[in-house]
Amino acid sequence: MKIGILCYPTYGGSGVVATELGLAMARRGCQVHFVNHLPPVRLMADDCSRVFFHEVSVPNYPLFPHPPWTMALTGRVIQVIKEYGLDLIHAHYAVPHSLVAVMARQITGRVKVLTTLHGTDITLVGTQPDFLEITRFAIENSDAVTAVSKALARESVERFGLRCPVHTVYNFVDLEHYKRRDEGLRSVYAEPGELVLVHISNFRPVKRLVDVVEIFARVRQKRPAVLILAGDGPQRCAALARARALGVAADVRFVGLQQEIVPLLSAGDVFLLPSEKESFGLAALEAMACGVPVVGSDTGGLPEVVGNGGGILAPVGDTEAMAAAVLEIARDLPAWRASCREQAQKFSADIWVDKYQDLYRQVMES
Ligand code: GMT
Repeated sequence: MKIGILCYPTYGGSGVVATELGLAMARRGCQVHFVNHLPPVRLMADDCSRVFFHEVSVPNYPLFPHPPWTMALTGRVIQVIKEYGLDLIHAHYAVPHSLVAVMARQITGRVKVLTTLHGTDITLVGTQPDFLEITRFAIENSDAVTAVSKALARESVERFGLRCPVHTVYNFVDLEHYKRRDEGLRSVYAEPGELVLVHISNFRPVKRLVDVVEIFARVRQKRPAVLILAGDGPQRCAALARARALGVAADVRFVGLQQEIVPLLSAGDVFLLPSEKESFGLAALEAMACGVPVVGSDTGGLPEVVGNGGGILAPVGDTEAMAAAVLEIARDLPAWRASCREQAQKFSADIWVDKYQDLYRQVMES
């Protein structure tokens, strides 16, 4: 099978899942074509004869108020479909990838379209009044649609009034790569006996980074601890200001964007994810796989991911309950480490790549 993949290539779970899935399908014998302005961050193919990257450049012209990205991407996808005879386009994140794929199918008169909904494409972007109709059109005109959790599948159907089925295919983790390595970077960040809390995200408002700091400050009142914040984004200054106001800034380590997070997670005791919304929470799954239990919000798909063994969830914004949950977990870390790794095994790449492969076959036969 020849598969085209559309995804956001920079940091973010949807691009990571799209890339890992593409690479897994290439290892299973498919030809895989990524079409984008940049290669996805995790695109490290071990067999380049089956993995291709096609660069999109966006023409500009004085009349255009903005470079026409969607048109440029569609045009390049059409070229790749024709040149390589693609069978299927897998569009990760509906806006605008699903529309691009549907237009390319319409123009070429070939290829099937599978759209995977990831979260904010539904909950924040696609449902904006100006985008709602066009996003619904693209989703409903896909040959199959998946969502990364049951909660997101339900919410997508409700919010758009979708008449097509939305299948749940969970995100996944490579359990061979994501596993705890002895101590990791622990001694770099913490003194012996300190509890190490970790948060990794794009620091956007939806992640509630200030809550992360508040949970940490509450924990610090009870026992020595440090907080590692990996990533970057618009809430960094607000979080730093809150840490200073609460007198805990000296124990907060901003470590910036990290390409390889396993050593960092291996240094951690508890992962914090108190998001406003989280359709899945790939970072939480990666933490669990590394034996780091999660304390976060009882929202979206996080309860499906965390289950009973992966950590403890509390209502959005309840930093007191979340701090209490951290302290509860800290009382029996070895048991939590084992149970969260066990919970992560439900999201093993082998299981969920198989599901996607079955779906690809069904779509091709439809
Ligand atoms: O908009 C974002 O938060 C980024 C987006 C992405 O492209 O990675 O994240 C969403 O998709 C991830 C991968 O499926 C999920 O793990 C995240 O939970 C989801 N983000 C939200 O729902 C806020």
